[in-house]
Amino acid sequence: MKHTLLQMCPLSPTLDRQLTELFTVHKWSDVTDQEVFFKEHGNAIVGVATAAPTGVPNDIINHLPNLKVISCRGVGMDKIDLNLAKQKKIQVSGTFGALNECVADMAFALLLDTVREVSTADRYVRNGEWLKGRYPLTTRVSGKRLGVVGMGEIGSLVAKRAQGFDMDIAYHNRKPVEGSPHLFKENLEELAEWCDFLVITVAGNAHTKNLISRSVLQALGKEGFLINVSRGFVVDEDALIKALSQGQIKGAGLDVFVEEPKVPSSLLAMDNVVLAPHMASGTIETRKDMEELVLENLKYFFESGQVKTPAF
Ligand code: 8YV
Repeated sequence: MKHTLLQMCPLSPTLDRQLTELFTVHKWSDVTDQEVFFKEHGNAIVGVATAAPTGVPNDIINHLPNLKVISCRGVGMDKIDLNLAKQKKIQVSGTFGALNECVADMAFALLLDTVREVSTADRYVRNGEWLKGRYPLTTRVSGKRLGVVGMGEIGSLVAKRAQGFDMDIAYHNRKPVEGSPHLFKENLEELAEWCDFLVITVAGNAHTKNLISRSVLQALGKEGFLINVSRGFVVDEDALIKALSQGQIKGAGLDVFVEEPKVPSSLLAMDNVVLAPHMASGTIETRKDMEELVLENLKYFFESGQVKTPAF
């Protein structure tokens, strides 16, 4: 007998097909009348497949009395209420370990692009500006100071990349990371003031909402750059827009936004920002690994009662 799943969002053609081969799958996008849907299928659904940007609203969890497992593509758990899941004894898995390298690569790509102005210079060449004069000088990357906010697995990989660029590295965390060779700064403003490039890799949750506040941006200063591959809401976006437009910081490289895919029009108009469409884990190889793990977690759960890579 096939177990019944609710799929919250499209994943990939391959994974969508594999899921329908192994399970009876209801797609949330096909649901027209929620009340009727829950009445007809609510009791049968034992698993949910989703992705980090979609998660599962509490209202849906509360309508699935036999839900036992949520398998999420991604590591950000900000759209899944883990406390509610714990309370209801629902296991939750993320694709931990599968995307760290690519997210760290993307942080570094944004850093290099923002500081050396690659995207801006590309527009300059395409617009025929080069024919009228030379491109202004940019800022050196190598040998500078990198501040990492959230020295977890991704933060450590960003630091590893920065070592190849001879950077001095410091970080801010709730507590020092045991065995880390990097300088711990208990005070986030102090880290921002110390560094040239502040890279945000911390998990997005209620504790980190607006962590990068106006005062942190002020401390980063007019020669400083901000890179965010975490969640948009970790940065006070209004304060960031102000800081960028008033020259309080020099530039920003952003993969995430508060109301993505909507990006504030003021950011779209700025030349000192590099904007990416939340694509840090979006490589063919990594997405394949992530999707295999989404499936693996579901299969393993229904065989053993445990997910492979649990969120708690
Ligand atoms: C994307 C991410 O969510 O893992 C996360 O938390 O933000 C990313 O990997 C990706 O689209 C996975 O669905």
